[in-house]
Amino acid sequence: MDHNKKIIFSGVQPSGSLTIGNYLGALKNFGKLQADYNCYYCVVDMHTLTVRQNPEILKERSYQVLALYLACGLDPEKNVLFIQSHVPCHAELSWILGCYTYMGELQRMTQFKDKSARHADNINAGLFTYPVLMAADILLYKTDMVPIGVDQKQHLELARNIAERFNNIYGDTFVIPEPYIPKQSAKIMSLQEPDKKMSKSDTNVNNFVLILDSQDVILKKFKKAVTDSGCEIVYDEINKPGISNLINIYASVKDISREDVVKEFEGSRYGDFKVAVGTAVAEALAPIQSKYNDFIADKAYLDSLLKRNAEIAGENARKTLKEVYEKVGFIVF
Ligand code: ATP
Ligand code: LTN
Repeated sequence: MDHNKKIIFSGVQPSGSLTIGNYLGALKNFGKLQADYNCYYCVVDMHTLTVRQNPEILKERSYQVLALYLACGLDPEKNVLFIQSHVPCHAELSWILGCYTYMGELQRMTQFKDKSARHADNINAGLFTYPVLMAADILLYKTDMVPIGVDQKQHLELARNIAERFNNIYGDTFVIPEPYIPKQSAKIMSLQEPDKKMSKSDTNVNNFVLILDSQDVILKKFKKAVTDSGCEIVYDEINKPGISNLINIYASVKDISREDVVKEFEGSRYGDFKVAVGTAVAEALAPIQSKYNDFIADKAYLDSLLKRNAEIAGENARKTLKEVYEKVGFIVF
């Protein structure tokens, strides 16, 4: 690692097959940042237990997220790609930070409110303290910047508050992390219900496009996407949420501005625009899918990478944890 570079940490839950929301909101940006920062990209398996998981499927999905990190172009020599449960410091720091987090703060988290409404039969303590574990993930590595979709902004703000609170009591310990939220893909919306976030745990498969969906399926889902009244392709989140979402998707996939998209499709019909967006997404995902298939087939390689990286991450995490233990008054050898 180059010690002059700033540090990035981000995580993805292996809680389902990843969508283009995850790709455009997170993974695509991870790749752009790897040249200029020291990056830790984590598969946050511990977070997924806040919702019931099938153990065999969870294991496979953790490999899938790692294989997708690699397929999206993350260089395993330049980035620390690892699994959260392989570094016990995350759980250990989480306990400490939980003692510096107020119930009221956690009660205000919108993800907790949403998920407890959706899983009313299983409102467990882990779901409640989820943001504390996320704060531990970030603060352990003295992270400067966290690339996330806008849905995670509130959790990041809480991590900053916890870090500041700890620093105020014990002196400078944690770096206060900044969010990195892409403008056009901060929140990719559902294709059928464009007023809600595209989510991999949605029950309607037409609401999301998966990174691993076949070209045919991608095109079909975009053709079915809900559009708005009127016929002009203009950006207006309030009155044209469906078209605005498609503009954001096209702009992010092509790395152009919304204004350029609007110019390109001036006078086009909704139907033609939907086909163009679907085709652009399918074209962008094709090389990722083919690389993914190679990586996922080589578990021995993935395992060796995970073992090596758990050590690198663990070594750095332990330094921070030791500092914290000393500050709070534990006996440390
Ligand atoms: P779920 O949808 O099952 O609640 P999730 O996809 O929101 O899960 P993660 O897999 O942990 O949760 O998300 C990984 C990253 O992808 C996070 O940075 C998150 O902000 C981002 N992300 C998720 N969905 C979207 C979306 N629709 N638009 C933009 N970014 C997103
Ligand atoms: N909470 C995030 C996943 C996550 C994360 C992190 C993101 C866990 N730990 C640390 C950034 C940094 C989510 O649900 N998308």
